[in-house]
Amino acid sequence: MTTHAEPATEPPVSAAEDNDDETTTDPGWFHKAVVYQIYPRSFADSDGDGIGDLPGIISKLDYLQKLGVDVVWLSPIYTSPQDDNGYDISNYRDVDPIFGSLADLQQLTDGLHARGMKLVMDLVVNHTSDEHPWFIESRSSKDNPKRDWYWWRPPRQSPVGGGGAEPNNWGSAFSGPAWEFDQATGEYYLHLFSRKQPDLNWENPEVRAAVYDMMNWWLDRGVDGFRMDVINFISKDTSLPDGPKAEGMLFGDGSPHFMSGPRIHEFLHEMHLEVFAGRDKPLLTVGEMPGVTVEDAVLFTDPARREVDMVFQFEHVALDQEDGNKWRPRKLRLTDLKQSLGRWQEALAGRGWNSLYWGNHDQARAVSRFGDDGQYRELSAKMLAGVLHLHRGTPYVYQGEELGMTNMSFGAISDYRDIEVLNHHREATTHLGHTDAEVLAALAPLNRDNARTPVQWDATRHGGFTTGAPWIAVNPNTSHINAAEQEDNPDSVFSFYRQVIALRHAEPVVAEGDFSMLLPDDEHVYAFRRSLPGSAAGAAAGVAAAPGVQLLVLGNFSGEDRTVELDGGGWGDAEAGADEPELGHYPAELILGNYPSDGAGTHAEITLRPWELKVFRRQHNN
Ligand code: TEU
Repeated sequence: MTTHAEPATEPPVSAAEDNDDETTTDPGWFHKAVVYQIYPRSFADSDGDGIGDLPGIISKLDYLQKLGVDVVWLSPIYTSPQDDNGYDISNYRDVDPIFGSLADLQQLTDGLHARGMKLVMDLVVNHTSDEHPWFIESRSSKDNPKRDWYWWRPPRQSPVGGGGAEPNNWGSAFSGPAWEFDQATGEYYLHLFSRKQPDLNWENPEVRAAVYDMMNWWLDRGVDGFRMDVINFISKDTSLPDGPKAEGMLFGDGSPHFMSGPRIHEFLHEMHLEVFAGRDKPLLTVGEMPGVTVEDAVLFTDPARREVDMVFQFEHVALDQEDGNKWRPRKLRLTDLKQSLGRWQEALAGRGWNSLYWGNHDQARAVSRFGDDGQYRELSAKMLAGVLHLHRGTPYVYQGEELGMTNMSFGAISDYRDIEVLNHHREATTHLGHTDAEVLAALAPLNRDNARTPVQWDATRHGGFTTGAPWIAVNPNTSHINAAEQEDNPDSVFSFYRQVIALRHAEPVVAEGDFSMLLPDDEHVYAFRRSLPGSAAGAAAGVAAAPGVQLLVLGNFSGEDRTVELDGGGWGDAEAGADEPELGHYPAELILGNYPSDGAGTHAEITLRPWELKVFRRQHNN
């Protein structure tokens, strides 16, 4: 799926027109929060069926509290045929028995709240399962009252030159066409993902009302917000036109016609008014938005517009692929990464809010993708944590990232479980002329199962994940990469994540300071500065005045020593109009690093060891 999109239009509803009173709590509470994503199927199995479950998560609540995270995002646990591991929901108001029960979920919610943590559920409402009663009714006849709850179209005359009679040329994200023919009514239905995930028709106000009613039902049960799955796909060009078809591709790219479509801001604002406005507790909403532009993200996350708090954007996780094609991986250039993340920092500063992530259940493991999962695994995992978490935004830790878990080596296609992988392998070997070996090699770096191997709790065969046969193999390196070896080890990746999370809680400059990218052209060192003026530092501390605070963050993204030149030691004194910058004028202290301190302070020239992170802090008088 190509990740480009035209900027969506302005909403018809201006924030000024709606006068709902916002929640009484601090609307920016999530600036200081860190979110932990759990993919329940792979987190912890309590009953030995080889699949993670809610009681398994409940058994790890103290672990999460020790880590210091504030919010847990749960990937879907609803009733589902599991065609896409739960992102195909057949009952939004119940828990699938493989994960447990509503009572288990209530116990988990209460357990999180008792520890001062919040629960965010995954909201998958661009599509349902084809086994959802809504779709079963919709497909039963052309005049069923729910027919228009989904996208149904009659066959079109086969275009000149062959091809099917699908209503347009769009391809599915999981290979094949985005349309499935339904014999019973002689029409096609749209599915941007698997044929068992029919797209809901959000143009229908009955669909929207039913979704909002379900969301309110969850909030009334104590849930604290939602991660909204491909939520920018819910508004589509209703004419469903063909998309551009690249040379060699079997299908067209429909994304210009379904990413951030013409009514997306209207729908999200309506959702805010119908579900979130007036709630008297802090809530978190994050919209997963493939293809979202930074210009659109400013509109989506501007608090005054009351749409979502933040978005998951995909630019930085498309830089290591040719033309955004994850099966054509290429070496990441650090300058591209800095340019992308720096642009998002600058564009949303003071107007919207960023999410910050290296990985999730759809992306390869961070240390394998952005770091070094060999000789420098621990050092690079820590460096990645420090660089990401000290940006301006809300950081997301994907399960196992805090342990430095790595990608998995899958030997054969039979070792994979992900529908995206299995469908691509079949299409590539049967329709595109590739060999099994070629496809396996292309799949290895960025496939989603890399992140879906079970969390490694200890060094036993199945990593303490299950006493049964795991649904997907546990990475054999659980022998030395596991929670048991790290929880109480002060030098572990886990302990380092605790430190960097604690820094966000303790230092207002992390949550609120402005961001300046440094060394934009350096291919090996990621450097930036965070600054919080005294007035803001005082406000954050609740005192009349406080010294200003700055952080200088330096990360070496390479396995060699790197020496860099920083004007004024990187503190920006010259830009601030100070006299000839005296580097020692405001002494800086090293507050975080992944090596034993070498005692060096900030100077015009700084040398970083392989994968070294250095975070300096200094106070100043303005
Ligand atoms: O993912 C949306 C999405 O765009 C993914 O297809 C992603 O681009 C791809 O997996 C990267 O290769 C969401 C969920 O996170 C994903 O797990 C679901 O499969 C998908 O939506 C359909 O619900």
